[in-house]
Amino acid sequence: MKLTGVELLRVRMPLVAPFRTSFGTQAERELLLLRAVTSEGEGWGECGAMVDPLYSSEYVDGVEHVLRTFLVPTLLAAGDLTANKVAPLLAKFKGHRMAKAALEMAVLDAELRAHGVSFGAALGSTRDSVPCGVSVGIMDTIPKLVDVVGGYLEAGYLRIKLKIEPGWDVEPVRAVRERFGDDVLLQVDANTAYTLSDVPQLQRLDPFELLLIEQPLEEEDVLGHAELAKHIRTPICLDESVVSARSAADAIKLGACRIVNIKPSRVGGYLEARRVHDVCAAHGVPVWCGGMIETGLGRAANVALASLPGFTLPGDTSASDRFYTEDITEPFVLEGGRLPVPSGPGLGVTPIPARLAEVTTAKSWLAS
Ligand code: OSB
Ligand code: MG
Repeated sequence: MKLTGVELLRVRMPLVAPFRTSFGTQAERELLLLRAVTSEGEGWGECGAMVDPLYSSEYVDGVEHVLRTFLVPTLLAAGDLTANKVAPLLAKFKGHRMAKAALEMAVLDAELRAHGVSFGAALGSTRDSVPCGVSVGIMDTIPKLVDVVGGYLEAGYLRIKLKIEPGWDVEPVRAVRERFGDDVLLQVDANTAYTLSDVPQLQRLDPFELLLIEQPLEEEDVLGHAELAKHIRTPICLDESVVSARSAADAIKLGACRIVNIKPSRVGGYLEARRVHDVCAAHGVPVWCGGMIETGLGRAANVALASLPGFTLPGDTSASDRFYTEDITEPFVLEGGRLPVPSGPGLGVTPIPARLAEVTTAKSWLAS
């Protein structure tokens, strides 16, 4: 297969409601899509990066720049290309995992479509649907939160994740437990908002039998998480800190986490995400699939990944209508708290042209 060109599409979609996390509030999702054109047909990629570098160091304009200047030209010059060659070809460029992930995803989609193989089949799927959780933002009031959580439980979500930060942690968890009971699968995500001086406050979450606490401390503080683990009962799950299969292995060995959130964009792509899964499985560490407010394209690939056997916890693989009134693909719709794993070639979904045109704010074509 030869890569002949890549189209970069800048897309902007309103969210159904503002989404607040410990690092900021978002009312719309602005992201980058890639259309890889190859000698065997085309493929789609989606980049997880946000407009501002608040979740991680990458951001949309930076991703666009590194793709245009370094990553895409390298693949255009590579001659015979397969998805497996993408990461090795791009390895000399340090970091920029989200940019690399989006490009690899587009090449992988093109390759799999050409071979008539689905993402799920290629990655090692063992199920045709996956159980779904939902990530619930920080709200202005506890009654509002309880209302929103009630709506998601009614919709069938099998696990609730509450975003937390200092000042919004024990009380929201208590309120959800009191209203919906101890059987609800409940977890929290701090997006690095705490420090080791917050141990006493984090210990106050222990009685609520949470599935896990996600990324309480800063990204680089792996040893801090190992220390924190000695003082709290809630299992620690890492998100931001796990950027590769190697860093997952290190974190597990150091005792920094008992569970891992796998986001393909954060670790440089779906092929590395599978290696993170494999490393965790070899250590008996459960994993689940995280989300970056994906459109139907990224969602399709995430659902495929989440159908691998080590994904034993429900992921942030919510339905399209969790974030978007109208998706750019056929929407993913919850059925009994689950989403079906697409079975068609590649991602198994494609953007609806008229819909894509409505949300596209800029396009550029890169070719050799
Ligand atoms: O930390 O998991 C996170 C969204 C944006 C950035 C980081 C995170 C999130 C979410 C939402 O929690 C996940 C989703 O449903 O897409
Ligand atoms: Mg997280």
